[in-house]
Amino acid sequence: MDNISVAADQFRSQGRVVDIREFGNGNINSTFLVTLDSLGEKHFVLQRINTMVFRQPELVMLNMRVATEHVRRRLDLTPLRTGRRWAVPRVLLTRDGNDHWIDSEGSFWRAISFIEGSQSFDTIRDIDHAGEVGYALGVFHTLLSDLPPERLADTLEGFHIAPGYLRHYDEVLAKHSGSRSDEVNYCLQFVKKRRGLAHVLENARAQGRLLLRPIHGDPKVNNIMMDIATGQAISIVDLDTVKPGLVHYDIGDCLRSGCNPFGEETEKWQEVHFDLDLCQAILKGYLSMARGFLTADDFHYLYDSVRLIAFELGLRFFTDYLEGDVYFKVRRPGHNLARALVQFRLTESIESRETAIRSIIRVIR
Ligand code: GN1
Ligand code: MG
Repeated sequence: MDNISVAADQFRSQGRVVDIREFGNGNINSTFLVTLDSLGEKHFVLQRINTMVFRQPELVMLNMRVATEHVRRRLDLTPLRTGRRWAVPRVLLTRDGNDHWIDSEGSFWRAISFIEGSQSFDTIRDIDHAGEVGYALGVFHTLLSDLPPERLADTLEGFHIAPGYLRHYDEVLAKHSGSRSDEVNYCLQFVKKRRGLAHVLENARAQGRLLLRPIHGDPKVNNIMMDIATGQAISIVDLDTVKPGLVHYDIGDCLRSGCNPFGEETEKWQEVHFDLDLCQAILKGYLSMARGFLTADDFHYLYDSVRLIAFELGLRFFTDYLEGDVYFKVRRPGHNLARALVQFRLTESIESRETAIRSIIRVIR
């Protein structure tokens, strides 16, 4: 048996493993869907954690357990006021009762229950889907809003701290000696003009205008699970980056992902744009759940959060391209450069629609 099969075997509680296939499009961890021939649960999600990124994977598991147990307890006491079902992925244990398993090569494996009857999409399908994606993030923030952020460890230092990404970019650039294509020059100029932007949320945090809360960290469209039967959002998965942060990182990430109809992997980067109708639908869905715990300052920084997170992700991809693809998995040379161009083009589109985005926020709030 190969390592993947041996790992899968550790987490199966009943039945035999009959199939293992690659699952999803994660950029960091390796993910597999395991099928069992059991009368109970038929599938689970098996993952090999990238420990170059998540240096303390045990803490990732701890956060995941703290957050999911909190949410489950809360839902048992008070179901969602919408009366809708919400599924919380479960951390599966090995037969020895551990939440992870280390193979003979030192790889770190863990398993999560699969939300049966659900699916996710890499890009937004329509307005209703957008509303559901926003709703899902709103549910998630609401369910964690009474968990003190100190209960969660900082499992990925510097994550979404844009000034830190800029510093790292400067260091990488100083050492870089590769050729400068037109596309690379476009990116260099792009970043140069927006260096000030990197500080907008962290300055607000330093001034005490924005506060740390439990966040998801990665609420992009394909992490929102949709009920196949009803088309409604029923869960949010990929809880690796659940940790203390600004909800603005999440809102910005959800919007940069959901309002880009071509998706972040498109080859047509020149055509990438930020869709205002989708933005309105996502915010409406989000606020239907989350309006109650957002302050006036929180609203004030919503526009900045969308612009910043698109820029930040572009900067992270571009830096990784310059550094030789050491962080994000790539499928071809230049992949991270192509991804950066998409996010930078999206940032430009957000900037050109600033007035309209601000007016959507004003009206909806
Ligand atoms: C990474 O691995 P994945 O796809 O869940 C990244 C996110 C990015 C995302 C872009 C820990 O997430 O921050 O937004 O790629 N995760 C980490 O697709 O860096
Ligand atoms: Mg992720």
